Amino acid sequence: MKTIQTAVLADGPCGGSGAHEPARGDNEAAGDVGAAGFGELGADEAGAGMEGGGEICVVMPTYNERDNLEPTLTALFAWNHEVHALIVDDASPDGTGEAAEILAAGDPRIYVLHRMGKNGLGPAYLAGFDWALKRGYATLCSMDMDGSHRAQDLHAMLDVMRARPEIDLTIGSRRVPGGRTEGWSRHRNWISRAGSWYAREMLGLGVRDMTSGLRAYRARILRASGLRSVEANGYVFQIDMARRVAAAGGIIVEVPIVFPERIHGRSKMGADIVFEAMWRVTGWGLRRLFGRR
Ligand SMILES: Nc1nc2c(ncn2[C@@H]2O[C@H](COP(=O)(O)OP(=O)(O)OP(=O)(O)O)[C@@H](O)[C@H]2O)c(=O)[nH]1
Ligand SMILES: [Mg+2]
Repeated sequence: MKTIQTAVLADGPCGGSGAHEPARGDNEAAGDVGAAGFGELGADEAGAGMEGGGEICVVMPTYNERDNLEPTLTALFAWNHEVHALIVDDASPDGTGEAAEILAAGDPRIYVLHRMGKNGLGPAYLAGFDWALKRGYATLCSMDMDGSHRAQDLHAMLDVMRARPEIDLTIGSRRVPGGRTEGWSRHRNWISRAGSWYAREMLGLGVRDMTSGLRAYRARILRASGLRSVEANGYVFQIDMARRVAAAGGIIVEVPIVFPERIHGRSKMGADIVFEAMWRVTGWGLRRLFGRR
């Protein structure tokens, strides 16, 4: 695997969202899927008469993010007016799914995928990727709906994707020069750095920020990454995806981002998610070190 670090400055928001002409599709909701509801993961049906289907789809998982929906989407489209957004909601008790439907009714770039109940970040992303791959999007992004992923950073990352067709995955990185967290305690930064270091060493990857969820993937690399066998549930999903892209021969770059603390709502991170990351990374690492992938 080759990893390259790229520093890019964003040039400013795109202006009023009214200027946008959606590439294709109407404003209906994306629909409902079960908690484990993905099938062929983007099989060969790309764009075959399905709603949606633009160039870039930003997959945004939500669980109890009602107050974050509007500000996050407003910023997303101000900086990236050409993208579509797919909200993947796990039946949030606070009404995030219903609020997302109202926003989708007023903007043809917004789609909503409803799932039956809280089932983790990994399955939510897989359902979203499946939806977008089947509709033929060329670039699929992942972005949190909690204000920690800044729209201007995604803009800079998409500039890199446009300028460098050979790149398969751009990771928004807190751990390359120019990247940083804001409002984190020293303790939290230490845990995050230690986690990335451990995963990097165990997996033999050159990625500095292994757990960052702000990413842009080419559809081609997702199709080559064997998504149907993904089992990772919590934020180890991001580590697993970096591992799979590298194993598929993908070129990965890290672009510096600023990562502010969320303003509204609560983090869903817990000890179970950290524990899952530890045991999965250790398992993958031992298999790598002892020659069994
Ligand atoms: N659909 C779905 N979304 C989830 C689930 N868990 C978390 N999310 C969403 O995933 C994004 C990231 O979740 P956070 O709770 O901020 O977790 P995190 O960003 O890993 O942790 P922090 O660093 O504490 O913010 C947010 O948009 C959440 O609403 C889930 O089980 N299902
Ligand atoms: Mg967060």
